[in-house]
Amino acid sequence: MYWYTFYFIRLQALIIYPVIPYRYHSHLSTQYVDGIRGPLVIYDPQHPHKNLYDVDDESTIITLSDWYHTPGLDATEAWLAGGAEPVPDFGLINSAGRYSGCPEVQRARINVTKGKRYRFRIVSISAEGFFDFAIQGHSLTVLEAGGSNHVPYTMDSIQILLGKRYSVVVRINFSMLRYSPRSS
Ligand SMILES: [Cu+2]
Repeated sequence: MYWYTFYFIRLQALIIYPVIPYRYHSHLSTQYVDGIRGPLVIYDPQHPHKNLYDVDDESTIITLSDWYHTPGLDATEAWLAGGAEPVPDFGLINSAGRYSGCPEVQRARINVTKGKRYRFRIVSISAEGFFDFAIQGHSLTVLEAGGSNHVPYTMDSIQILLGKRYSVVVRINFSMLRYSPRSS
């Protein structure tokens, strides 16, 4: 299956102008599930809430996705033949994740500075699974949901279904070696 060589491709396209984060994905067979998917962000230099954040660049794009040990086509064929519906084996943040007993894959890492306000653009490129997203000790102020600007609304976590996108502002509260953006 030639397309499996495209596993883990990450395209973080930066196009200057209008608004929002989208996802792109393949529509051929199960290529989407197997990794031909990613974020596509269009920036708005006149964003109405621009004064609410300091950093908004390629480092603040966060993708969440599910991952399956069985290639999508095999899992789909088994399902259609009367087997169980495929269930994700684990989740990925920026295309990196771990499962019990897996190799020590480098986790996704975003460098931040205490006191700065970051606009994280969270994009679900999941095939089936959904996520609760939170950052330990921090609140999330939602500015945009699914491509529409939003009156700023502060929450502890957001639930993000497949294909959905949110922009949230996070003010980094304290210095720590490591924060854990959590998605479950
Ligand atoms: Cu589609």
